[in-house]
Amino acid sequence: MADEPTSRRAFLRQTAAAGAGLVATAAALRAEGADPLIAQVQDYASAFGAPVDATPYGLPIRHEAHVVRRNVEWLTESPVSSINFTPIHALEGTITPQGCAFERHHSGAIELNKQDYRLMINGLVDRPLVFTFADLMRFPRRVLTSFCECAANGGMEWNGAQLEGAQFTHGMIHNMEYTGIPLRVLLEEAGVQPAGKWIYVEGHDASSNGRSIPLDKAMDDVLVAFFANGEALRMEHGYPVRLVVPGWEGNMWVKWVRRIGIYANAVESREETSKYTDLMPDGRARKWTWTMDAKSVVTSPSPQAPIQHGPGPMVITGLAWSGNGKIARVDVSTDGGVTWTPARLSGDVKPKALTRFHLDYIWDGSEMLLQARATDETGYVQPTKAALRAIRGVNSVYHNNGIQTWWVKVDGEVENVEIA
Ligand SMILES: Nc1nc2c(c(=O)[nH]1)N[C@H]1C(S)=C(S)[C@@H](COP(=O)(O)O)O[C@H]1N2
Ligand SMILES: [Mo]
Repeated sequence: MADEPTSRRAFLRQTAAAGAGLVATAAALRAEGADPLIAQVQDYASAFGAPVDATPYGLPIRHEAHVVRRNVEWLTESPVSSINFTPIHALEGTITPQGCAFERHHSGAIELNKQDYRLMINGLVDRPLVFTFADLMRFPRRVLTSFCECAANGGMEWNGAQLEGAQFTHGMIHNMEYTGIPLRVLLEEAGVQPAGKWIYVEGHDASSNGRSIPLDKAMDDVLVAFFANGEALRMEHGYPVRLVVPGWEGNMWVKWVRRIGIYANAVESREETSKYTDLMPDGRARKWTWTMDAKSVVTSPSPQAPIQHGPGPMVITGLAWSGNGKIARVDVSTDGGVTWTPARLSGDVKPKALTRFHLDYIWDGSEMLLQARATDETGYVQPTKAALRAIRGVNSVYHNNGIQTWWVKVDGEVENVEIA
């Protein structure tokens, strides 16, 4: 099994060989003095706990109150046209809870209800259609897990290390299990005419966030989604209906979908001309850079998740993803990319979805320049930032998938750095 961890015995043998103490050392010492937290009956064990229905819709326990979305105030002029970041440094596994999944709005999140919701399909179709939410619930559905990454994820790092935390350098991403209707089903219902080669998708919000998508992609794996992680979409993620465009940049994942027009050509809207294009060193811009290339990041340890236990056994973990399919491998370096060790890919590896990696490691207490490097099933290897800049220059904002370096110091504190 790909994700079978090193056996406990082998791990302990390794630990002993490395001359490091066992994880249990400190706890064992406390136990000699009969740690009251385990040796004595606690108050909570001598009384009733909270009844059922104390919280009809549960929230995380208050001790996890630090695991929240955060924004970077200087980044945007106003919080209604802004972005916040998923606390990836504090999450595990691969599914992002909706409540802490990053939000990106161009004109604020709008509150729609299912009764008044309408979706129009028009343009080069045999039958222009308007669907109610109830109509949509009668079409065949499917379920798929996909990451949604804003193309600007890492954008602030183009000119060098800037933000202290994986949440801020890599947190414009979430990964959810969606239920929705394949867009192909709705387009076939409307009957796309032979001249129709593009769709243009708009939201109900004031910005509309209109984006053109080639018909091939629209007919392939795009979903008109209404559930995420088993429940209705949250308002901030497009309730009641959003587009899911697996592997492609977040801007194309139109929320609060209002209209899908079919056209012979791309519309060339604001969001695909002055924005979401990449300015190259020669002054020209790359456009139609839809796919999110393979990328990874160590989420712990990281600046917001320092090592607090000193030398010895530890878990290095992070996330990897590719808009071109499945992650094939993730390598971890502790010496700034001189030597690499393959990490374990944990759980099911799904295409165009976040993949969790783990590396069980014995830290000798010395400094580390910690990096992760993803390779996807097409053989594409995540580039260094130097390799990326050699081609793309430093004018870009979007599509920064360069290798991240965390400087882990002897006291376990971690800093965002770049190395030559
Ligand atoms: N209608 C509408 N759709 C939208 C946006 C928007 O402002 N309005 N923002 C886009 C951008 S830039 C991104 S990155 C994703 C973010 O999705 P999320 O807010 O669910 O994280 O939604 C996209 N869809
Ligand atoms: Mo975005």
